[in-house]
Amino acid sequence: MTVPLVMGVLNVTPDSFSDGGRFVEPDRAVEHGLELWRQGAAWVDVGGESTRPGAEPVSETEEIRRVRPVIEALTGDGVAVSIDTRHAAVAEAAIEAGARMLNDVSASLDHVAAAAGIPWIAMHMGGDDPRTMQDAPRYDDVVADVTAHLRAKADAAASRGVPEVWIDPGIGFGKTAAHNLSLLKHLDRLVGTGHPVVIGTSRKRFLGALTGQAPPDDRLEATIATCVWAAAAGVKMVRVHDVVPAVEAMRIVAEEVELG
Ligand code: PMM
Repeated sequence: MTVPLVMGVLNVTPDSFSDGGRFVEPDRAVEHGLELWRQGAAWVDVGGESTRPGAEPVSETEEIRRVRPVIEALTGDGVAVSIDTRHAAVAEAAIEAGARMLNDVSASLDHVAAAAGIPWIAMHMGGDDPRTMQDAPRYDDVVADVTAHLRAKADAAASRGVPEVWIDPGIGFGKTAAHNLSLLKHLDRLVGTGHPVVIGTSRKRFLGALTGQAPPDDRLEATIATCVWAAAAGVKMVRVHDVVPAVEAMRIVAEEVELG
């Protein structure tokens, strides 16, 4: 199998659950983005709004103010940058600054990706507001619901002319730990849609539930375990904070799956 790609997370926010506050200064954010790139990330995913459960929204102006200088500097140094946003104005400003992939947690900005001619990630979010999405997540059948939703979004985007459409089950977005695990166990259903699949489990809360409530910085082993699990199921990209171990794990699993 081809080696799954690794997308490195760069949150230029004061309040993201794991790296919030560490890269608010543009210089520090750029330095960290370059480090992720040197470590082997295929994409550095820049975000200016925390979408953690309960997070307060920020204005588009503020989101653009946070991400634009960082994207300009990174792309100027040859880094492949994706923009993580759910707002069209932010996506457009980021693309103008050099971003070449749109990571869309609202799965509603395919028209922006189509107009720019760049790849688009459609992520599933249960509910449409990060402030309330974890209040009482409910599905008839989480795997069937998420698969049908993403298939419809991806097919529509492809027919609109988006050149490359990725789908992402949105681990932790309007989902209980049981929902997240069901999605991980049945990734073959998403892979079976024929669209490349990306997944983000990195340091997320449900891993805390699996590891005896380890805090976010102590969830590396669980993160890598779920990345390997996803890669073996056919996922083509993993979105992580810790690029070095993920790159190594993806190389190993790709070689071993080939042998098997
Ligand atoms: N998770 C977060 C933010 N953006 N994008 C995609 N495509 N998939 C995810 O799972 C995802 C995302 C939240 O985590 P963060 O605070 O570590 O960025």
